[in-house]
Amino acid sequence: MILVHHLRIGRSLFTVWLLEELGLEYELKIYLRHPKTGRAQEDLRQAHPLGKSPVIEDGDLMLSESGAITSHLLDNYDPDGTFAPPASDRNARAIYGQWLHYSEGSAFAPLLLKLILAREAKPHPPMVSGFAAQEVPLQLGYIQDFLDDKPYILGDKLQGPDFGIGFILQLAQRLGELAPYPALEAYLARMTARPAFQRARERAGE
Ligand SMILES: N[C@@H](CCC(=O)N[C@@H](CS)C(=O)NCC(=O)O)C(=O)O
Repeated sequence: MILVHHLRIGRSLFTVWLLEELGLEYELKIYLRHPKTGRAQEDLRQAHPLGKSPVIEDGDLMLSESGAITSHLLDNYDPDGTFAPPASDRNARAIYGQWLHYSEGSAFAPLLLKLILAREAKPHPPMVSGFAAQEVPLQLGYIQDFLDDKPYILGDKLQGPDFGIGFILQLAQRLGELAPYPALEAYLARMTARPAFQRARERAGE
């Protein structure tokens, strides 16, 4: 059975959500953040040398990148291709891959800077706050433009990239950055209203 190392509160909720959408059985090991620093603690480092989450164990395989975990789960446990276009549709598959990598590759870093600055006493280093102030709207605006009036990022159906983008939007909302993007707020609400997301939240204790 798949084992998920889940650190509250963060990305791994979105891996648990994918497992729920797939209807898979899985075991969940829950880790808590340090109450003062907000960082993961020694117990998670014992599970994986990076001490970050999500981590999954599937048989003798251990994976520790959320995008790679999504790919692995969909390649192996989505036989009907519900959450990904077929490999034979080259262009759709390439766009799918780009959006699957986009969350961690481009969108996350500016939000991480915002998160760190929010915990830092003022005055903030102007280069860092200036970069974050420019980049966060650039990324959120880009997602909103691409989403347009579609229900999910690639069209009518929930697909692999929505899980990573869901995390990005939830983080942006926590940081107070999502309000200028009503279409993104509605998209996030659409995802979190899904029964599988509700089950994931309950199971993960969030
Ligand atoms: N690129 C990794 C990032 C993993 C990551 O940074 N996870 C955060 C939780 S959202 C974490 O474990 N942070 C704990 C820490 O750094 O102390 C992925 O996509 O899985």
